[in-house]
Amino acid sequence: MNYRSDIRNIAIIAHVDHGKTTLVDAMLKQSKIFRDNQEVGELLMDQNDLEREKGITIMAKNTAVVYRGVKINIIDTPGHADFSGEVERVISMADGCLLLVDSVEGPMPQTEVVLRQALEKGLKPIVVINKIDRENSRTAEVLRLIQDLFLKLATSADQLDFQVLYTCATEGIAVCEPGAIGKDITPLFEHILEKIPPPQVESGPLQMLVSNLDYDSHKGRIAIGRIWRGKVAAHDPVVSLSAGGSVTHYEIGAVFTYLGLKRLEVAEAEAGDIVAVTGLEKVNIGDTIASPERPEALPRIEVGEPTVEMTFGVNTSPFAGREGRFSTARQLRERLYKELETNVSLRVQDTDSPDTFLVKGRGELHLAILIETMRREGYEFEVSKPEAITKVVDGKLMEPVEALTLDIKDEYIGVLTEILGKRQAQLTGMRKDGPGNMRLEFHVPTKGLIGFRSAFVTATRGEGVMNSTFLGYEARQGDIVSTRSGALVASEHGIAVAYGLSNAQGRGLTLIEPGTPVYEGMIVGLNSRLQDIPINVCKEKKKTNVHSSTSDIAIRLTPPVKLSLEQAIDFEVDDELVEVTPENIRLRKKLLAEAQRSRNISRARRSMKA
Ligand SMILES: Nc1nc2c(ncn2[C@@H]2O[C@H](COP(=O)(O)OP(=O)(O)OP(=O)(O)O)[C@@H](O)[C@H]2O)c(=O)[nH]1
Ligand SMILES: [Mg+2]
Repeated sequence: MNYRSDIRNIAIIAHVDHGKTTLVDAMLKQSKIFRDNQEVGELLMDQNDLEREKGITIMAKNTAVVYRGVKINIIDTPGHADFSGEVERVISMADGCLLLVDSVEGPMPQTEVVLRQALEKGLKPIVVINKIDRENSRTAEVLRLIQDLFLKLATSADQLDFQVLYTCATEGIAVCEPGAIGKDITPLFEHILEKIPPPQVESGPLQMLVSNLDYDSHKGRIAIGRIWRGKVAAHDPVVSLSAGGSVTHYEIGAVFTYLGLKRLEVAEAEAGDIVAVTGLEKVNIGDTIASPERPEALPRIEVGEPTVEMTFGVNTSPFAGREGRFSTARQLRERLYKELETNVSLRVQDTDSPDTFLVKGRGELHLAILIETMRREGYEFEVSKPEAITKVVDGKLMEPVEALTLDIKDEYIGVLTEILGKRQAQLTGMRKDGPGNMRLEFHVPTKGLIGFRSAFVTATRGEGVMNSTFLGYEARQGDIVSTRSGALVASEHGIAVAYGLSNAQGRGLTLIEPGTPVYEGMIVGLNSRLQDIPINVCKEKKKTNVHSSTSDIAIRLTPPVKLSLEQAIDFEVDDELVEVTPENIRLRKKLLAEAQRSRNISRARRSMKA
């Protein structure tokens, strides 16, 4: 075995929002990849539209900088628990990791999840306590908590001997001692060179593990991964070794390595480096690209199981086909199955109905991002309420459970513990977090978290922060009784008007504005009671011949509550659907006709009596 002292491969891991992508910015900016006066902006690696809008990283990505003649390949990963499949997918490209921890928040549940993965893979960690500029920063205590976490998770004694750095990623500053004055990010680069082992390499015929895929309209499919043995050059004959054991012959098109935000075309690349290659039309994530001389597969990437499922179906609303470019079952099915090529923790299944597909993901946000992406591409379809995925182990029905942390003002403790109690959550920890602030920790079944986010936002008036992380499977407890209020359901087809909506507002909240086209069975508001009620929002005020002054008084409506896609998915209950089109997100009853719905209710009552 040899080492490549000219390369280091590191993954940046942390809980959501602890500053990973900002730290990558700092490394890119200091490494003089940009011209001195070039405006480059922030969160440079979060290039996808949804990442920019939501301010979170969704997909893991590669970049590289050169420091003192050593190329540091950097893998930025998402911190949100729903995208932890991305971390599992890319972490094996690295030899070391930077574990970032916010100097106020300290280690969070997802910090533990990603650190466990990194240590199990044998990565050498460097701890980076970030956001040291924050007012309530408590670095000493945070470091102690990190040490506890390492004691719990380390798989070998030398993992306990980790370097700690303190950073302000937004300012591009790193220091080795808390309180020291720094001027740039140099100490971080120095420690990466010193502490992270250079890649071990083997000479011999090529072996490369595909960890990511990309597309280019000219170059076609691009396979990204680390070379473990040998080298690769343009026009080399290679084979790809797939999951089923099949072997496909290809010729490499071009070879690229990373530098800053670009890929550089190179003549060849050698073991230890992370590269992108073209020419392999059907290669998949997890496949090994090898020399035909010695076609030996590397261990495939293992990714955790999905925990939440929902159906994606052909749009069956009366407005179907009006707003989307792609709306047939065939188009929907093709798009969903294509997603599987890159979205590694997603699963798609056909169902008994040719118009409906079961889609499984790692959480509500994971599925919501897919829905939003498809809607922007021009698809229209309908989705059901997400449900936790149960499984049978040794004859026992099991369900996923999660660790939930809430950061809230202490006045909300009572109402939240009450809401969560009904959702089968158990309080596992509670501590003061600065004056008037509390951190609460719960153990809760995933099914109890579905629909909880909107209740949380309402209960805390949008001031709280919630985070949840998958823990594992446990014996399933009973059902949770839905506590959502009934829906105000449009009883007629037409255009909603102010008069009709003001009647609806007498019953509860409305979700639409005057002028909105509606159909029978569409949900236009939320009742203040538990039952659904039909309401005619298209009804105009009766015209009278007598011109009275009162009839001319404009109707004053409270502005409607507009639900985002994620809120709509969180809001819907079992007998409802969300209709998603490029232009609109509508909520509807599964059964549109009022007569049909009431027949169903009386049938259910009769069968309960029987
Ligand atoms: N005060 C302060 N804020 C910071 C610092 N580093 C990052 N932030 C802010 O923290 C927020 C989250 O930063 P990101 O870099 O997007 O965090 P991330 O870890 O990449 O988040 P995900 O990829 O979504 O998990 C942004 O608003 C940053 O400006 C820091 O050192 N100090
Ligand atoms: Mg990020």
